[in-house]
Amino acid sequence: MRRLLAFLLASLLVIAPAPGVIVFDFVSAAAGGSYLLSEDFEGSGTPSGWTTSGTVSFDYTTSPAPFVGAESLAVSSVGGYARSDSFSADQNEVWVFVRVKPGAGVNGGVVSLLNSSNAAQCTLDFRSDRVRVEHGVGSLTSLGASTTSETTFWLRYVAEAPAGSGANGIVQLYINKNSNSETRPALTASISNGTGDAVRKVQLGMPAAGSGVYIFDKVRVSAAEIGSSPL
Ligand SMILES: [Ca+2]
Repeated sequence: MRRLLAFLLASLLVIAPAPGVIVFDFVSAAAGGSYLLSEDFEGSGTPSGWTTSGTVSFDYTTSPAPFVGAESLAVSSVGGYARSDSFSADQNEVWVFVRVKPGAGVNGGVVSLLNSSNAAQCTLDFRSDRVRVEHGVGSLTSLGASTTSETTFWLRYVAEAPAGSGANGIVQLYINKNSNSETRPALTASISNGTGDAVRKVQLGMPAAGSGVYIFDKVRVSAAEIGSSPL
């Protein structure tokens, strides 16, 4: 037993960082490996738990090629959307990972977190060369390039507390504009005075002003942090 304890102590000394050394913990997937939602839009037809409005295809295969696997989600009608009701309970904090290629003339919400009554509590709102994140209040971030490029987003959402009057809700947004890259960059934009409350659903769609095909793939929602290249 004494040898075992000595071995364990030695092991800890080997892996423990030296004093003053900052250790970056890159999270590669949701802690514990469980997601509230994990969807790659493979397989035929509408995945379980999803509802749609407008012209929506869960079996998109044409140009540009699907981001992940053989199929993506495509929304090609103004105001159209696909919405997942798969969260089993209201969530006060969620991380969202999604890969998006918006169509032309983007001006409005593309990714939204909704409450159980389908009211948006947080929206990623695409505008020309910028993206706006809204949590009752807004924060505009320049993308420095057309929003019609394929882009990967990480979004951390924390509801205000107490609900209805906290005005202290958080959004943290990470944007990777490099096509086909899932490396989470440094924080791109944040809000700390948001007024949104608990969320239950995620909605992916085309805003009221836009055209072309909006493509989505590899959607992950977790109560825990999502880092680079989530499973
Ligand atoms: Ca796919």
